[in-house]
Order: sequence, then structure tokens, then C-alpha cells
Amino acid sequence: MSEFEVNRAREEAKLELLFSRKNEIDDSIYNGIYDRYKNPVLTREMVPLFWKYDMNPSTNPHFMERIGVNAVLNSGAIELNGKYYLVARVEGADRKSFFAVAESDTGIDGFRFWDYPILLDDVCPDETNVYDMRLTQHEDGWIYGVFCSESKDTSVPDLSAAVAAAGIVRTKDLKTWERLPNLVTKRSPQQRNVVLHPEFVDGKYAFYTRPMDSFIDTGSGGGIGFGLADDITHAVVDEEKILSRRKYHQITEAKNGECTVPIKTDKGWIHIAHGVRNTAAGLRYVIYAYATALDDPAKVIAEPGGLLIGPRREERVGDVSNVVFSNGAIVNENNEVFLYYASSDTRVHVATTTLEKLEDYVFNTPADAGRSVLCVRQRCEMIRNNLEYMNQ
Ligand code: M1P
Repeated sequence: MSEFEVNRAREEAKLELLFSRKNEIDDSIYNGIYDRYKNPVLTREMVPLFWKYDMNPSTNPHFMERIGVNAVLNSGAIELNGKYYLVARVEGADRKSFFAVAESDTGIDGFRFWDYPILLDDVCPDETNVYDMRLTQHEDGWIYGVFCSESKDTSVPDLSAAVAAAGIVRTKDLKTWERLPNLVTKRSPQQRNVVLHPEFVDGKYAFYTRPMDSFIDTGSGGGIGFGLADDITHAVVDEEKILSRRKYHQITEAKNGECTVPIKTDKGWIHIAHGVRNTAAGLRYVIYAYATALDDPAKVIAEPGGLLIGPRREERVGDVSNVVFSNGAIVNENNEVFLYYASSDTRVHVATTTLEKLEDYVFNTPADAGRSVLCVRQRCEMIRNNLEYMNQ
């Protein structure tokens, strides 16, 4: 066999092994709220070989990567006709991200990318990078993808200065995508982590926003915002009301952002979000949850204290270490919840739970008491109750 044939056969075998590998719950990391799994559901190793290699031996005798892939991370998620779909952020070796659909029968393993990534309409000549698409099955009949559209900020001399905006696309089948104008938020110069609510609110399209003064720092942006737009084809939000606030010495201190499309339950909308704090080792991203009223998705009714998912074990290391980030969840017809999250901007995992358990977590976890002494009191009360009950 030629060098090309040997290398190709080995790499194909490795790929097939990854696709056929069954995923299992990792019992060693129990918390009763959700299950983590032994394997990630998507990694850079699961990208089709023909996305990276020239598959023709006469032009690529060494079977050498021509256009590499660096990472597969923050993925939007949707269930359609009983199949689980992720619209993953794929980051090329050239640092440019793009979107690609991966499909699975189970939601926990066997994710395979479709043959082609999504080629967006080239409507923004200044747009350099796109990432982190949230998929909303809206009651108007469309599936919307809202993502970060990043351009260079040419108004300042800093080479790294950038502007983040919310790009909007829509589709019915994840195959044909129509690009709509980017969201305009009148009061906020930059936006990232924007999510479209699945239902009309007061007859309007409702967005969860994340007002920011600059590209990295949210600055005066107080947290996750909420605003209404009359027309999705020219979406403009005049006012943003802050619902999940950044708070001193809580997990949201440095910044936060809406993660997934809110999940409708009998008790309210359950929101999955990320919170960021600064540490000597850099920013640390965790995932948290909160709930808003069914009849007013901008009114917070439950704020469980602390993190829901934090980076653990190998999740803690990657291109941007100490990060978990989510932008997609699926609730299937059995009320099973599949929460997709990326670790350290490198690979995608799933955590599974049920709607009932998620509700229990959100509505029965005490709020952050705000100060150590109050948190210890909170914990002592539970210990006292437990000891009384256990010693009966
Ligand atoms: O690197 C961690 C995350 O940083 C950004 O999130 P945020 O806007 O909240 O800071 C995003 O670029 C995200 O893609 C990335 O995972």
C-alpha cells in the first residue's frame, strides 16, 4: 500500500471507531441534578476527512491535511422529526469559525456532520468571524439562528479591536438559510449571546440580549437584557430591560450571557445562562440557571444560587481553559433534557436530565445568600434539618 493509502485507511478506521462508540453516563461525577457522560459528543477528530485532506493521492501523496480544523465547540441544538441536530461552531486552523450541522439518533452519541458546512450569504463585507448560533423554533413557523457576527473595529488603532453584533438567519430544514439584517440595539454598541424567545411577547419578537460597551468587557452592561422588536426582517430593539444581573462576588461578577433558548415548563421559563468571574488564572466560565414568569418572560421568579455546571477534570483544559459554555438544549417528547455544552472552547459534551428534575433544581435550590456568613447559616440550617431527620 502507498503512504497515502496507509494513512487514509488508518484515519478512516479511527473515525469509524469514534462514530460507533456508545456513550455512557459517568457515575463517578454524580450530583443528582443531571448526568455527565464519559465521552464528548463532538470533537475536532469527528470532522469528515474530506473537509481537511485532499483525498486525491496524485495531488496529496503523503495524505497531508490541507485545511485543518482546530476545534468544535459551542453548538446550537434542535430536535426535528425525532433526530437530534447540533449546529456546531467549527473553528478552522486559520482561527475562522463557521457553522456545520451534525446529526444523531440518540442525542448522546453517533453525531455525524453533514457533507457540507453552512455557507452563509455574504451580506456583511466587514464580517470576519461568526460563531455561537442559538436555534429557536419560533411559533411563526421559522427556525431562527442568532449568532455572533464579528468585525474589525476600524475606529481605534488597536489591531485586536473588534465589534460584536447579533447576526440572524432563518431556515425550515437546516439546509437552506436566509440571512436577515443584523439585530440593531439602539442603546448598546455591541452585542453577543443574543437569543430569540420562541413565542411572541405582546405580539412582538422578543430577544435576550447582552449589552456591552466593548468587545470583551461588558462595561456598563448590567447583565442579560430583554427587548422587543416589531419586525424580524429588520429587527430593532429600542429598550433593553436587565433581567439576570451581574453581581459582586457571585458567579456573574465579570459578565454573563443567555445560553440556550428558554425552556417552557408549567412553573415558568427555565433559562440556562453562563456566568464569568475573573481569577488570577484568567476568566472562569460556568453555567447557571434561573426562571422567569410564564406570562412575563422578562420577570425573574427563581434564581438558584451558584453554578449548575462548572468545568471538571479534563473539561478544564483546552484552547481557552476553565470554560464551560452552552448555546443549545433539546427537550424531547419524553421530557428528557439534553444540555449541550463545550469545555474550554475545544469540544462538545452533553449533560442529560429531565424537565421535572430541572424544575426541582431551579425552584428548590436556595438563592445565593450574598455573604459568607449568610451562606454558612444557610448550609447550617440544612445540616440541622438533616441531622434531626437522620437521628429520629
Ligand atoms: O472563551 C469563552 C467564551 O467567550 C465568549 O463569551 P462571552 O461573550 O460571554 O465572553 C464567546 O466568544 C464564546 O464563544 C467563548 O466560548
